[in-house]
Amino acid sequence: MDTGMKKNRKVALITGITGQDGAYLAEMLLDKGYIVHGLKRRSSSFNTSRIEHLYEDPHVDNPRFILHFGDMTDSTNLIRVIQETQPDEIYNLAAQSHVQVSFETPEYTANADGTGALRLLEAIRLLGLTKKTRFYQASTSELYGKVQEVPQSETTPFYPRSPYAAAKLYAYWIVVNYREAYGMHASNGILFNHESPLRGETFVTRKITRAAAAIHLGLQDRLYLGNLDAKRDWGHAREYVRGMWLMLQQDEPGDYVLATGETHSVRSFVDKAFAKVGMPIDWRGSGVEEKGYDKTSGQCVVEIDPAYFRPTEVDLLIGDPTKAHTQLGWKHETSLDQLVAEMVREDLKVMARNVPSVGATKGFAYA
Ligand code: NDP
Ligand code: GDR
Repeated sequence: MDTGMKKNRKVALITGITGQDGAYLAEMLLDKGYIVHGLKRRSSSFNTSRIEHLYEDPHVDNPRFILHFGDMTDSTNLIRVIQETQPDEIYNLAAQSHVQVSFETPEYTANADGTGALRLLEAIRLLGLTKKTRFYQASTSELYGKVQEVPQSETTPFYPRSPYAAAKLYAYWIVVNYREAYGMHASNGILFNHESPLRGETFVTRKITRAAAAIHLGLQDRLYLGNLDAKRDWGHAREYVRGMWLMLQQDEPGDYVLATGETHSVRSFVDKAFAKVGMPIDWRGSGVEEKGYDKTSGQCVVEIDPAYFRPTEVDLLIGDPTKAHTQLGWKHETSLDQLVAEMVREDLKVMARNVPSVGATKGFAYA
């Protein structure tokens, strides 16, 4: 890592730096020569596994990767961190990002994901940084919710279907409002699902690739899932963080969809992942009775657990990334098959080292 002088280097502040996207974005910005500050929550256990490789001894001269304790629910903390770091760019990636969990923690989700974005924007304004600091908001395809039109683009109406999506809707519009009211360079990336070997273990793709690896290695018997018919537009996280950066390099702020333009069902993701470990799936039954069997051994490996159904579901997401293609020069590159192959390969390596927890083995892990 280049540890040259601070002078003339751009300074970025990333909230949610310990998450999937935060890790990829921090790595990319460091490669580009930025000084990267990250907001990290206090936790009773280590929560920095995704960014361990970026860690720098804080005692070296001119460190370029600096973590600050903080929380999106704490205004004074956010103001102080922004005042101290004087960032050229803020990437607001922090969120309670699990849609199903948001039904159980709706008020907290609104506070962290909705009001949290407002706190950052107000901090920029109060500190007189509206002309200096550019702002990226992690908006989401969940805003589209109940299908209004396909494919979904920047002009498709929103219809949120969860407390998470409703909180993100507030964040989206407060970003637009601060842009219009105060002339801030503030942009929304409306990102469709993006995955990677760093994806949280309770999101469906990683849950599936981990289970395929564990069942293949004899460490787990069965995978329990909810709605197999939901369709998502899945891309690779590493490519999507580049799109975030591109948005902040434009002369004018704006709102952009990042997506692959393809959609696949959860069932089809299961097929692809288990095929990668030599276990093609034979689906039998329907509804909650549907089960997936390994065609070769006849063993049942996938079952439905209604606990994973959501009170309101987003049935179909497929994005139209034309604006990002034409204005940002951004395009996804990794196919879904390549993405699944990479995730399964990495999970096989992880599983070969660690026996999964009892909860995961029995299917109790809340996901
Ligand atoms: P992750 O869940 O992997 O990461 C979320 C990050 O936010 C973690 O660093 C987490 O910290 C942090 N965080 C959560 N709550 C707080 C809080 N109250 N204060 C400070 N930090 C907090 O999400 P992703 O990396 O996948 O997603 C990044 C952002 O993009 C999120 O806002 C998400 O909603 C949004 N998004 C994601 C998409 C995707 O497909 N991945 C698609 C569209 C939008 P900790 O590690 O301590 O839990
Ligand atoms: P999503 O991702 O809700 O799209 O939000 P998730 O992977 O959780 O669900 C995708 C679809 O799979 C169905 N599903 C299951 N989901 C989970 N988690 N666990 C299961 O066992 C299961 N079985 C079926 C879900 O019902 C859903 O239809 C993600 C998050 O990263 C958000 O933060 C982000 O905004 C959106 O993507 C875009």
